[in-house]
Amino acid sequence: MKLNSPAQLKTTLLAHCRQPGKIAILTHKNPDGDGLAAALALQDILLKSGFANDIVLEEPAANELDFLQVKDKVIVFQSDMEYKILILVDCHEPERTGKCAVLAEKASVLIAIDHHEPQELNNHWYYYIKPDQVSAGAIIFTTFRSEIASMPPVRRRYVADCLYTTILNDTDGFMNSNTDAEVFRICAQLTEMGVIPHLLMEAFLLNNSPAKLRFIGEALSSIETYHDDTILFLHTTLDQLAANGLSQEDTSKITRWVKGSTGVKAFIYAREISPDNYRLSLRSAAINCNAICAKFGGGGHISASGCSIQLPFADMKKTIIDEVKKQLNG
Ligand SMILES: [Mn+2]
Repeated sequence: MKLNSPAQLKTTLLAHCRQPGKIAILTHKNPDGDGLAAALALQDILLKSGFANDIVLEEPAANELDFLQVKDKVIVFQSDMEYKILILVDCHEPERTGKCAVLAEKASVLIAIDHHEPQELNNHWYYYIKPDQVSAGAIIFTTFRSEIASMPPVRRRYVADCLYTTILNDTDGFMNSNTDAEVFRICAQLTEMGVIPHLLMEAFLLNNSPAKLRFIGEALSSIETYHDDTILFLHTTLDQLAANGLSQEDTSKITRWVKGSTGVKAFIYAREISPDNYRLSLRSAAINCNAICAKFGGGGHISASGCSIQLPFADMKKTIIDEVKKQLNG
């Protein structure tokens, strides 16, 4: 069943929370700064209304949100867990939650709060899906604005920090095309609730260790261009990660460092994930990245997609660059 307004979402959510039964908040696997920070905010909003709840992740939380004390606030999935009410944030298909998907088989109510284009929906569950919203956190904000405003200052500041982080994540620090006047209106209200923007910018987007900066430098040093400098290709290796004491998690935002490069129409970042096996990130406003990545079993959005290619480096590079050239010419 589709929920159509913030008021309807709030009424439905709170009515079900009032029923006896345990409540869990879930987000997609490999949670990002939207899904997980939105879950942290929703957790406090429900607690304030008197509803105990757990945030359940399939794996322990990464370090990225340590400044929001994430590790004290989430629990890791176990197969004997059972919840009556599931709330999904930043995704609307239980399959996307990884191992936590089995919780949906045991739950009696599922409410999904998301801003991704709806896929197949299940008649038994509730959906509030707003693709025009900048982040799942922005939906939580517009839905529970009055509850947040009436929190004691310390807790209100924490929830505002979480929600502002969801926007930093999904706009990539206000650099993405989804940054509009409404984003700044929400951020202005969150700032009035206690957010100190430069501190969150530093804690979330600028918190690179020297080793990470060195790795980013190595990635940038690998830049090659093709097709009259309209295709930019960069790559990193497992050895580089190991030498800098980093993990795959540290490769996640590399493409932001090449964004906007003059004259470039398509960006390709290839990271080695095992010998002769590469994970590619494709970014372009000029071609359909999703269509290209789908040819290799991947996908995503039109302007940003990913796929894996299992070939020796030189072959992988030729394969993807040829495909991108073809699209740019077409
Ligand atoms: Mn999101």
